[in-house]
Amino acid sequence: MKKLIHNAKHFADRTAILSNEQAYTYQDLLEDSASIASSLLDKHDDLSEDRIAFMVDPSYEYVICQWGIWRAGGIAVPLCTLHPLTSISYVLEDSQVSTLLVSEVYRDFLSPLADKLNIKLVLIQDQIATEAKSLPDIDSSRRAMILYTSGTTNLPKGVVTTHHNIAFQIETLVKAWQWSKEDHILNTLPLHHVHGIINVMSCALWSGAICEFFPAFDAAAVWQKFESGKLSLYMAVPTIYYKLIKYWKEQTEEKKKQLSAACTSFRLMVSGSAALPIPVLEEWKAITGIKLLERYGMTEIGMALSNPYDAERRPGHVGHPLPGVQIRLQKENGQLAIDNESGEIQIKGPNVFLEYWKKPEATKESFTTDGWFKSGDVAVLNKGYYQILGRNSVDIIKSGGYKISALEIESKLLDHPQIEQCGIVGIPDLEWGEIVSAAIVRNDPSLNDKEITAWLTTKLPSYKMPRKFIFIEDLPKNTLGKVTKNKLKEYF
Ligand code: MLC
Ligand code: AMP
Repeated sequence: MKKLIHNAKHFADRTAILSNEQAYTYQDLLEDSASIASSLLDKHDDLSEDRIAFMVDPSYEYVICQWGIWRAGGIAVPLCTLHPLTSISYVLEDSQVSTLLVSEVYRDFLSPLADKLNIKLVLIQDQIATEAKSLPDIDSSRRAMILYTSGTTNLPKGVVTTHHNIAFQIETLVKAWQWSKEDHILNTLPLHHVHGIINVMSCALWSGAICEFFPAFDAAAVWQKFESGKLSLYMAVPTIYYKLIKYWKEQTEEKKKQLSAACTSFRLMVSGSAALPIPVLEEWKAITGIKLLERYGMTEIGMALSNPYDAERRPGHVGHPLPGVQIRLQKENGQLAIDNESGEIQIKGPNVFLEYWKKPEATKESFTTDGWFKSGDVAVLNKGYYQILGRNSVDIIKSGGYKISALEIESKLLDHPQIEQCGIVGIPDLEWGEIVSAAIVRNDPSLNDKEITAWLTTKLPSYKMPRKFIFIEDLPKNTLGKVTKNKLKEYF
């Protein structure tokens, strides 16, 4: 955080953010985040790692909240704007939030919950005029952010990163991808995950570049922005590139040429958060002339592996360790894999998170005894480039770049009185990566997918919703009575 603020002072007069048709300088950011920090501090000198949640669309307001919380010594807990109240309530309670910052659009939605949980709800707009007071000096070893991520457990866990973790995660990408103050990036990703927060927004602001926000992804609007010829960088999940290709294909021949020609302004486009299908990579190259750079990361570690910026970007591979990040592959028998042997990706370095919030056992289990973080992803080192082969657990699904726990959806489904058993699996799909799919054993033959979807709407965000259903007599089990998910996948 200190370096972000230090850099911002250096770039004070330059444009930092374009959002809602307005331009904001680094000086604006410094002043308004100081106001937010001062208002949060109220009569205190330091928030001393109090958790401050905020719900704001990707915008200038988002950044001043995040910086304001950090400058006051708090831990920033960004909330997903797509979550239903039950999921938000879980995050607020689990992270023991004291204050909730909201933009006007989310006030009515969140105030009854804030009242119920006895959390102070503060409207961001009202804080901007607060007179700035002196702000605490924050040691970089202190906790800075909690992001919620699904795993092999039913409920999401809070991943805690320190200021030092975050600074390192940013700096290694700034170096590897040669960010500079001349860059201009468009953010169309949600800002409760590292892809949008670290790779796009924070790298831009660290570098004195321009970060332009759209509140959400929209293919037509993104292409229109590309046509402005102002952008030098774009980063997204594979599903987004798929959708941009689809939009391009729907245009007239003349329009296609215009859109393709506009892409000459870019120096780099990055894909990550899920495997980039080779057909998507190839079509994007044919349309735009740009070979996507694929990289690999995770909420707990930021980014770890990246194809090179200025050497071969190998399709189907995620490249090499980023500067300062150590990687090893451990085989199931505990030995380290050598060339062409597969093993679990394990990571060490200043990028690795501190802990799962208030879950010492889960934290301990996620590291080896000699301190390597166990990713749960399996890879091979293939002629000098890492290649991701899949995950250890079938219960983790990646859809649209979101990580989804099959167990979380199953536990919600099992609360339905007409559902006796269920199994959730991810079915491969070129557009979404995987599609959340549900096998249901029902005790009432009239129960259908529409009813189940309607019933789940208040319990799960849209991206976790099953999109395919089958109704069966019984789930396939192995000799120990456990559901065999790989067998179940064959049913779809
Ligand atoms: C939505 N739909 C889906 C779906 N999500 N269908 C199948 N599977 C899914 N996962 C359907 C909806 O029902 C709707 O259908 C239609 O698609 C449009 O829905 P939407 O909600 O408007 O979707 P859209 O806005 O297009 O969202 C797609 C997306 C979004 C790709 C823009 O999923 C997204 O922003 N993903 C990024 C997530 C991310 O940032 N991950 C990073 C995690 S960090 P209908 O029938 O109603 O039209 C991480 C670490 C790392 O992973 O390495 O980066
Ligand atoms: P999350 O927990 O949401 O941060 O998601 C992290 C997970 O996304 C990783 O553990 C991988 O399974 C997956 N992932 C990220 N980048 C890639 C990639 N380039 N290829 C395959 N999987 C990826």
